Amino acid sequence: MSINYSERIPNNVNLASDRTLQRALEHWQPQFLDWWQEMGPSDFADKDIYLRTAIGVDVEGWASYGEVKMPDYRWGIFLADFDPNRTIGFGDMAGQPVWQQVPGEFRAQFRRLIVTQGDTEPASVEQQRLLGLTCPSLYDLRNLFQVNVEEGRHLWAMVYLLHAYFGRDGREEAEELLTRHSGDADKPRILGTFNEPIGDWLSFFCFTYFTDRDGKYQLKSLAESAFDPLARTCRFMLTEEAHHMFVGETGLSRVIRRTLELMSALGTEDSTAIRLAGGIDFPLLQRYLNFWFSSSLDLFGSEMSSNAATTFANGIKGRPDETSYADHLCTNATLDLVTPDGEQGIRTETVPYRNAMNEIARQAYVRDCEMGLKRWNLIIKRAGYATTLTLPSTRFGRHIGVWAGISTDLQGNRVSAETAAQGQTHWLPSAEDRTYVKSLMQRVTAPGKMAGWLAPPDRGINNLPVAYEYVRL
Ligand code: BYC
Ligand code: FE
Ligand code: FE
Repeated sequence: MSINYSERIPNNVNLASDRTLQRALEHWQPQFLDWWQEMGPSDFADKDIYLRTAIGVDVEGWASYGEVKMPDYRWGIFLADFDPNRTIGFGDMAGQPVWQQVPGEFRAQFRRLIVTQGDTEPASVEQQRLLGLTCPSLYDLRNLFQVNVEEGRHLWAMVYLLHAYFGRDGREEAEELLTRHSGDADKPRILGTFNEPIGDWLSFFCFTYFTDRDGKYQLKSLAESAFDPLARTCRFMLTEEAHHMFVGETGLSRVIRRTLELMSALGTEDSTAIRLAGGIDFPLLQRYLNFWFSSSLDLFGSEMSSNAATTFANGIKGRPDETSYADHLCTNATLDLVTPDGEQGIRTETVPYRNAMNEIARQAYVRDCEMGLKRWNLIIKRAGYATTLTLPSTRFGRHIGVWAGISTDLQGNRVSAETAAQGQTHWLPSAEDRTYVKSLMQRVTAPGKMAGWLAPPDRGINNLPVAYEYVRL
């Protein structure tokens, strides 16, 4: 169904046919806009920005581009096309028709997942609120705002489900989504990573590479859901998500390319020399990768989870790319997990496969993360250097799951608390690293100009030149 833009809330769900729902959402809309003004991107509300807006849900030609002021962005409700023949793809009810309503017995579980998903979207906008003030180029500034408005739309996607399918509790949850805030001491966001500050653009690129990619994997899992409106919502969100990860991957590639240029010009790989020249040395970059990767791993939940087993059994949440597996029931299968044992040791535990669904999803995510590292290492190798960037062990730096609070080195070997404390300065960004990165964050706004710590992108947005004035300041 095409998107109706003549209504106050653009949508392809025939919102006008349900006046009660339409009124409820029109009541939430000004609260969303107040939140955007207060907690969204600071200082740029009156600027024209070259943004894409969804105009359809087909894979081809789903978006249009044009100059928009962010508060005028047409946030709306877009679901992928309805398939009348869709059946449940996994779990105990596999093969039965999917649900157009939430079954009463699964209401609480669905609500929890939709609220958790919805909470991350405005959280990320809050985390990125001040980044516009230190943009490395107009091209990057525009990408930041594109990501921000789309995360705002993802919030709309979840709020629609809460309003349309969860009655009064759903409306209350929708209001709560605007009252919890990232990093707030009293009412923080639900998941750990979404309370971490994103105070500089290197963190932003790591976040869009690693954390938006968790978004991809969680949305893929929810796109398999037996609750069809949730599945259709998430399928369309995935279309938008691709750009967020593109921003992360190309952002980090550009940092690497610039550092290689400096290494070659200076004739040294020495970190101090590179910092004196205003670049980001690879050991520092590696520490940022370690931090955001480990934090994002926690977002998959515990390796052994009865929640995960129940949501799989009941068709609520599948595996990412469920159709790529042969066995959709997983009643007899098991998975071997390495867990800590006693003070120093490890052991292998065999757990029922359904309880290990979070770990299955995490492993798929890790493989996806590794692809970017392969590409970056190739760039480094082609430039004639032996350095390689790596992902730390999934046991390292964890706060959730069986490895939470266990001291390991980057390879995942158990170490004493003392060794771990000494290791931190090499393993994770130090105060000095952060101060240095902050010092690089000087605003660059001449069209086509780039800050000195990253290379220009290969091409502009939507076939426009890199030097296009993507934000009219
Ligand atoms: N931090 O059985 P467990 C995105 C809680 S990103 C704090 O181990 P379960 C985006 C958990 O909530 C995608 N708490 O795990 C990216 C539970 O608490 P309750 C977001 C955590 O339930 C960038 C307890 O620990 N989407 O879209 O199987 C920009 C035991 O949980 C954490 C989703 O997350 C943590 N890291 O799975 C913008 C999808 N991890 O309920 C957007 C929806 C776990 O007992 N959420 N806990 O109080 C889910 O599917 C599940 O809630 C989780 C956890 C995968 C997060
Ligand atoms: Fe999102
Ligand atoms: Fe995203």
